[in-house]
Amino acid sequence: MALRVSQLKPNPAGKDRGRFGPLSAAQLGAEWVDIKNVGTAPVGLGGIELYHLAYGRPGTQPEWQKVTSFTGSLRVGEVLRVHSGQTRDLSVLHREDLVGADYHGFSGRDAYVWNNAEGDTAGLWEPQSKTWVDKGSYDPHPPEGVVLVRSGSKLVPAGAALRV
Ligand SMILES: [Ca+2]
Repeated sequence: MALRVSQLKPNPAGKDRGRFGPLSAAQLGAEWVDIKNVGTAPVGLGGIELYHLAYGRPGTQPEWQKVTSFTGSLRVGEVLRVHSGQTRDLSVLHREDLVGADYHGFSGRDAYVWNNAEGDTAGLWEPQSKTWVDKGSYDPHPPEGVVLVRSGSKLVPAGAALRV
């Protein structure tokens, strides 16, 4: 299948502000992952699920945790961006978090999804065939405010991708 985890912003800038009050919808929504149709035909998203690695107690292995599932379809080259947070009007998001995607969805929970300290893997799972459609991983401590781009099986800062 031609779906690919193409970009991910795991550590939005200015997150610390949440410590002094409720997390704003814009702050949560500034953490996001892009799923792109990199193939040559439209791809249905129904039945596809998005997962990430959840870390429990120190020393234990991380476990796959479902983030959300999808409906609809992507035409060739189209991008669906999944923002962290409950489903809200897109007007609450920063403009920089809206550009570059054709469709926007939400994780459905008011909590950050993507790990900072441990790194993480975004996985697209197809339950029917019990296969991973795609997986992209990033290293611990991604830079604040940086959009990671795909380079092989990794998601890396754009400058690092150019050096590969
Ligand atoms: Ca994060």
